[in-house]
Amino acid sequence: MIRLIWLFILTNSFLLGGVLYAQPTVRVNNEKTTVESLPDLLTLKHGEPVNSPEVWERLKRPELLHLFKNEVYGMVPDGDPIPSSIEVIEESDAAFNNKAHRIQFALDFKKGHRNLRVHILLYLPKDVFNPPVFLGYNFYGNHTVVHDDNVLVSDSWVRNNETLDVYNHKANQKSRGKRSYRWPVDKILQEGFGIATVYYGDIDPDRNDFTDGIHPFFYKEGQDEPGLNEWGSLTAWAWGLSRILDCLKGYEATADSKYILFGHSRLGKTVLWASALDQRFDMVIANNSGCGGAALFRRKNGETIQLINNRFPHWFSKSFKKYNDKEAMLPLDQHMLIALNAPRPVYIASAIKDKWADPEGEYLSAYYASPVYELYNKRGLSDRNFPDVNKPIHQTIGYHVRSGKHDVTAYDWKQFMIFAKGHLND
Ligand code: GTR
Repeated sequence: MIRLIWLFILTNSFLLGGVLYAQPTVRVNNEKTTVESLPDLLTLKHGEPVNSPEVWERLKRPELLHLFKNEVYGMVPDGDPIPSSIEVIEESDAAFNNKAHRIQFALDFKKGHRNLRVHILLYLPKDVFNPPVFLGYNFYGNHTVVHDDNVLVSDSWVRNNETLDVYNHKANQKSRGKRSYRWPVDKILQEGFGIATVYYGDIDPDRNDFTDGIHPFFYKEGQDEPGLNEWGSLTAWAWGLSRILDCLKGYEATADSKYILFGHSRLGKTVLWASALDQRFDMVIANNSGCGGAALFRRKNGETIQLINNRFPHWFSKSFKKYNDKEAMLPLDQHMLIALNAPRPVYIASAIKDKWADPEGEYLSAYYASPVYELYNKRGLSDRNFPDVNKPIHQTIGYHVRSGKHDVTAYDWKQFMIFAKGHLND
């Protein structure tokens, strides 16, 4: 039985994209038995065992994808591909003091009178051909990620943010480089990686409005919002990552690169789902992804299904709302999302003060995904006990909980690069 052990209000507040939010009420459910009742990964819906990679891939994987599409994130509507074109609109081989190439692409989607432009910013180290590439969305525009005056300022709707001087939902020159502390691009290039980033709002502005972004391109006549089990914003962002990958794979200098998806917070949720859907991504790193990302729903620690659906009604499909405060009814949990990445390397990163994301729930989810990795003779996480702070584990499933709060830090990137180098050729 699920029992709420205590209820408290955290007195601190948290920074979301530089905006100070009052920390919502955090419910803590300390009942360990709830995670022991997780739906079983290695049993098919009619009860047969999943005992080989072949059975996993042919039967269990599709079964789970179907559930996640129908019950949680929503599916991309069927239909003809949206016509798109890709163009290099700016490039230089003098970026980062002549050490890197910078390429900016415009990816345009067109349908009838609709046009959606997505800007891709790519940096490549000069001395490596087809290097492994980190690919991740940013929260406020490509120009916020680096101190580089040549990066184009996004024209899409952005969330207001006083720290970044974003008012009236328009990015501007003042926010150049203001998020560079989260993106050690110079270091990433020095270590021999490329890095590609896109402002996530180019694909779908992060607001409860389905008349903008990519969704309307898929509407049937008369439709003005997604249907019950159709996509919310998380699936739209995930879909966008695959289209960005199409572009990068079509570009000579990155055609044979390996791709490491990276995302923080809501974008950590996005990348786990994106790489579950698209197995061309070679590795995925989800930082502080929390509820709807790595964390187990059934623990109900920190953010819950009801809380997330109420605050962000556009993220998931409408059908997910029926699980508000009914976690036990879910036919799945997030260990299954992590397992959908098997046998590719996956890294889950938590921060000990990020209680809202339930660090231990993120760890246990990765731990309970491990049996699928073992089917492939890969090592997941073998110890059910939550590890010590700042003691990373780098098996084919990697995990760390670092000191500090919800953020992306130099420590995180150091671990991500060590993990990527150690596991890209697994
Ligand atoms: C919070 C939200 C989390 C997380 C975070 C973020 O407000 O409750 O699920 O996604 O935002 O994306 O920064």
